[in-house]
Amino acid sequence: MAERDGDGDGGDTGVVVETRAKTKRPPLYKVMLLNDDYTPMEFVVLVLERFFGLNHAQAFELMLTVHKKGVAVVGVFAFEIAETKVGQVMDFARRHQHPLQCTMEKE
Ligand code: TYC
Repeated sequence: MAERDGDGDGGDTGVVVETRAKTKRPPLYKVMLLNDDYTPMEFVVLVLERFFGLNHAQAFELMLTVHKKGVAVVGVFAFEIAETKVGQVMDFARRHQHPLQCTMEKE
């Protein structure tokens, strides 16, 4: 920490002013699953286990929340992680020909 001119008069007062560089936390992004009428429940449970690290009971409960409410946040991540998760889910759903939608938005 530097010694600063505490009052701006150009004179060095000998007062030590503590300064700290501003560090900004990276913004977080909510990753959400959307309900639809066609994707099998078991497939959504598998997605939540495979890409979001939930155990079977947690995955089943969260799948039911999406099913009933229409949408739910399934995780909160830094941008690149969120983007990767969305890509993995969308790719997995497309490969299995399910219309499951996964999106992200800034928290
Ligand atoms: N609504 C689907 C069904 O009844 C199940 C489902 C749950 C689909 C969650 C998508 O994100 C979803 N088969």
